[in-house]
Amino acid sequence: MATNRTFTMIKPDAVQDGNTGAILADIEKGGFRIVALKKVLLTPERAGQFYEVHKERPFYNDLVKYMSSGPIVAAILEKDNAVTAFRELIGATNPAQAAEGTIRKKYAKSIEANAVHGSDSDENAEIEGSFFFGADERF
Ligand code: RTP
Ligand code: MG
Repeated sequence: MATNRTFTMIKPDAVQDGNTGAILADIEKGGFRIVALKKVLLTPERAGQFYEVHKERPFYNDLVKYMSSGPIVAAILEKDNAVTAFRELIGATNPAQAAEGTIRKKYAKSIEANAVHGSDSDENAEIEGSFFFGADERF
């Protein structure tokens, strides 16, 4: 059964562009409740750990460099069927293919600098949320 939580990061390009507030507003307007929230600079080592699942992919090194190039905003979000609902709200990985009105269509620059992350399964949502937040940071 699908759980009601997912994990997101607002990526360095979107934070740098001053789109943090607008993206958080879109997320709340989309019916998600913010359970946990923080702004943090990932070291290359920590970004590498987060994306360990993509280690063999050709874009891994660039992705780690990009995700440690500036602060990100991490959050745990709550809504019914959160993982699927959030991936619908953000749109396709490549903004050129993202549907009109989605967060990536509005704010992403490229397939890499694509404004936001969204967990791809309930299991990964829990692992990724725990990577950033302890029990005393979730409300
Ligand atoms: P995310 O994990 O960030 O929510 O994105 P996703 O599931 O839509 O995409 P995924 O395949 O998990 O890829 C993770 C992130 O790697 C970057 N990427 N670059 N240069 C490329 O071809 C390429 N492909 C993916 C993107 O930042 C993508 O979100
Ligand atoms: Mg993914």
